[in-house]
Amino acid sequence: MKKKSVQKKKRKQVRTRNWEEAHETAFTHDRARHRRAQTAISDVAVESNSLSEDFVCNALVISHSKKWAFVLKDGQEELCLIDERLKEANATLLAPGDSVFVEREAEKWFVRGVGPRNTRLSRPGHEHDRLDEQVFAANIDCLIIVAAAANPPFRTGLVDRYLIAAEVGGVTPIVCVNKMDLVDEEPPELKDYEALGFQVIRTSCETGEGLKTLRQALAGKLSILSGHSGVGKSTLLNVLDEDLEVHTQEVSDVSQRGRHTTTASRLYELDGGIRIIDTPGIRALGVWGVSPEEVAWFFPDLAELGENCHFRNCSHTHEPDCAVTEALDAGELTAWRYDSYLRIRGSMEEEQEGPFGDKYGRKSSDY
Ligand SMILES: Nc1nc2c(ncn2[C@@H]2O[C@H](COP(=O)(O)OP(=O)(O)OP(=O)(O)O)[C@@H](O)[C@H]2O)c(=O)[nH]1
Ligand SMILES: [Mg+2]
Ligand SMILES: [Zn+2]
Repeated sequence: MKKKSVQKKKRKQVRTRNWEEAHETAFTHDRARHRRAQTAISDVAVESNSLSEDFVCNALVISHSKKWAFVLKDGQEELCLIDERLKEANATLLAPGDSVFVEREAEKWFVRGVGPRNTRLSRPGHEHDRLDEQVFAANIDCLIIVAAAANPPFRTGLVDRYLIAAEVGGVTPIVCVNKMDLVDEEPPELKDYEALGFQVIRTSCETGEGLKTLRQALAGKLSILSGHSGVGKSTLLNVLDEDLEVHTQEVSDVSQRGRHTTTASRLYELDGGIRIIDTPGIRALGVWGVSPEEVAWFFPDLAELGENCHFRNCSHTHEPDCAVTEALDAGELTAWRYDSYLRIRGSMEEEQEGPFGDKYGRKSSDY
């Protein structure tokens, strides 16, 4: 009994820290350090030293910006500056879920090393970042793809892109269809996902439907909640653990879209050994780590049929003796699956034609 209350206290400390305020302080420190770096030669000399690659990770990243990170170390949340000698190579330097090595120096904590990532959830980096891979989360066991049964309406496009990202990143995907209280009949595609072997959990934060199953699926794991804005990701966290008070907001009536209430990803520790990252809703997801020619391999139904196509590199669009288009004509392949494949592949091919995206630096796969 006593032990439980101690643990609870620790968790509370993690949750109640006012990180908005601490974030302000972090930037103030940064600005001061930048000014020094511009004027003092000795600082430049220090920066040229490379960091040791021989370290043992001792903390877990909860959330971060370019300059600072909140980490969980020995049950406490600590604000750390990111050592400026840590440089991004091809992928995002830090993501929630990363294991890091932190050190205290002159009353401040510094992130001095980032451990290798076992799994990841990624999208292609934006051109202006010069990164190939933008990592949303690292070392996660499970990706909870949250969609709403209604408000906003259920769509398969983003779900299919997340299913690819999960497979690429070595993460187990679960499709969570929330707001089931708003519909009499569930979206018909859910049965198709189940027939393909994906776990689908139907939930409602209003009636409590499916929450026990979701809790069981998350227990003892590090997971991430992803999906469009307004589908109820943050609300799910609040109902999974009544001690949490994550900010949520109504979906706008006019656009039927969420309002991007959550603005930064953050890892939470919940009752029942659940560690979970809440993320801001996104409009769409570019596919990372897969070429257009490989997309069909990530659709289990198309991949299986494709083994019987005449051409090994069949695109399943115009080729003769294509087992996929034959199955489609015979009604053995669900039309929406084929359409989804064509849309994703088509957007990736367009992207290859114009590597710099549109005038806003967005790629076609972002739509
Ligand atoms: N009817 C119903 N409404 C829900 C349910 N879950 C969430 N909502 C409502 O949906 C709205 C959006 O919920 P949020 O949790 O803010 O959505 P989000 O996915 O976190 O959105 P972003 O942070 O913008 O990505 C809120 O008004 C919630 O009360 C549900 O199961 N049923
Ligand atoms: Mg949210
Ligand atoms: Zn084919």
